[in-house]
Amino acid sequence: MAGFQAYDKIKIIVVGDSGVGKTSLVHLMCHNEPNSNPGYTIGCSVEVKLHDYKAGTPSEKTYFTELWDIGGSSSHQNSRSIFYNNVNGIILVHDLTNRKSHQNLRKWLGEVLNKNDAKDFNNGYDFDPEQFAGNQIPILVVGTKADLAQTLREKVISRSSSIAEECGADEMNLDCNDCKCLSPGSTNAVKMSRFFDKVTERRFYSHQMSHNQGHLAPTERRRGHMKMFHND
Ligand SMILES: Nc1nc2c(ncn2[C@@H]2O[C@H](COP(=O)(O)OP(=O)(O)OP(=O)(O)O)[C@@H](O)[C@H]2O)c(=O)[nH]1
Ligand SMILES: [Mg+2]
Repeated sequence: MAGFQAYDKIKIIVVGDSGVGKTSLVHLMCHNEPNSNPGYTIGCSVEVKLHDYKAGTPSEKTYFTELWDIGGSSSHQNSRSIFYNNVNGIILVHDLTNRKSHQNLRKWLGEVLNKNDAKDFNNGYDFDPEQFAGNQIPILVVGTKADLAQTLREKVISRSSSIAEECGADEMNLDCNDCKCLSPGSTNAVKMSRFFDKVTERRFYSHQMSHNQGHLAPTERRRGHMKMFHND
């Protein structure tokens, strides 16, 4: 096919409770416009975005970024694990007006990281910081419905502990119905691009990183990973 170029690809899964805005977010990311009527996602839908790794530098290279938008309904919990194979990055989505959806991100992370475990989402899964310490999958935490949360600001700020802080992940809040929220050059667009860079780096360049860290003891090496989440 004329003009066709084969790109390397990365797989990012997008998880969070039903109705938090995952489909709206992915649509905004991939089409730069709001999705007026997303509808419930049954199973999973995949959108692709071309990402320019290290854009503007001599190392710039384009990658296919697959965004796997996973339906959040609890009735599909048993069949979701098939989507969690070979994941390179995780976007955890919560609704800023719904505190429970933030608390549940621990369970979502637990479910994704324990995909082969048969525990029940509502009873067994939970985020285990020790387990996460050795996890090298980059994570981005996105809070949606910032437009509606304006009036609920105190509630949002008084959140006792943030999962993003606990796992050293990047975090952003936005309104999925406003295309300015991810417009090129905006703070959120830059954060998103850095996250994709980080995922690409872990997927395709991690042998260089492990070589650089080869002299560290295991615990120090884990700390090194946590630190990189903060500094990138
Ligand atoms: N005001 C406002 N509404 C939003 C925002 N993001 C999503 N919504 C609305 O929230 C509803 C649910 O959004 P979806 O994107 O379908 O949610 P989802 O997480 O994909 O839900 P499932 O597919 O069931 O897992 C829709 O009516 C969206 O229009 C936002 O940032 N602000
Ligand atoms: Mg959806």
